Amino acid sequence: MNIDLAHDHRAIASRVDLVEGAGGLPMLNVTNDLAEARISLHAGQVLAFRPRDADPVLWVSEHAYYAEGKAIKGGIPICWPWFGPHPEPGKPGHGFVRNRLWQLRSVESLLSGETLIRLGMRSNEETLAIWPHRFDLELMIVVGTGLKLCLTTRNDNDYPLQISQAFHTYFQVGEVEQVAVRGLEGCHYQDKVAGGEHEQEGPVTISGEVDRIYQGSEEQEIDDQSTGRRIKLRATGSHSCVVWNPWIDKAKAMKDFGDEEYHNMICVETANAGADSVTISPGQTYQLGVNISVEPHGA
Ligand code: TA6
Repeated sequence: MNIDLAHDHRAIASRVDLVEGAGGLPMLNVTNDLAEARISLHAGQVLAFRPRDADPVLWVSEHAYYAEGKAIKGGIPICWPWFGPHPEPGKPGHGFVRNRLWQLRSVESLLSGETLIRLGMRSNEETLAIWPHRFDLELMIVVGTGLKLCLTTRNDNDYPLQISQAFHTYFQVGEVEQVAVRGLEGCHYQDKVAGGEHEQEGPVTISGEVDRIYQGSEEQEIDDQSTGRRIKLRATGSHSCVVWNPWIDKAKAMKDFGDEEYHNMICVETANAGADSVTISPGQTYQLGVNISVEPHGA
């Protein structure tokens, strides 16, 4: 399918191609005057984003699985309706929407020159067998000079629904040891590696395995001193932020992650996780959003 959407006298054009991607999975290649992106319908996952004349912003493992029923390691996996492991054995980690097919609901070329893609998933027999609640989930992705995501959960039950969730975003960095994540100073965090609760002093730096859920932060900046690039995240509907790098041993233990790949990635995840869960009233919606923007080298 080719959708050419040049409908404005200023000749703003988006091109969105539905292609057979890695593993035969359906993917959208999005190109406009401002940027390009690749979005997998399997998992509803943005796999690549690159503003025009800039370097790729997202990281994907060279060893990622591309197969139905599996999660893709990289890009922006959607963790929903729970973040992390489920307390009941046998339930998938980080929920069940990051390893199944989403529907393409619409594609629109905006006057701003951005491209808006809407993906969705609704509860069905399969999802009800894993999580016995009715829902409609919609992911809006806006591809422009920055990348905007908004995940809307609608509670289709006649009782309140509690969820946790995250945009589990993997960012590409030159060398993770030369990265400082700002915006988390003074925030409390749960340390999933060393255990315990702590308060962040100064920017977050990586010189070993890091897996932390921070509370009380809505804006972060990834300052990559190895490339001079700064990536900014501005969240809405999120009061927690997860920072993750597996470092050496955990990288070696994961089959879908190369032994040395930990050098070039960092996850800074826009979340409702840990103490920050969300309760949605019957018939109501909740929106989790993030705007990702890039300040080029030396700006
Ligand atoms: O967000 C951090 C985390 O929860 C880590 O604990 C780590 O295991 C990671 O996600 C990746 O999880 P995955 O199930 O995709 O291997």
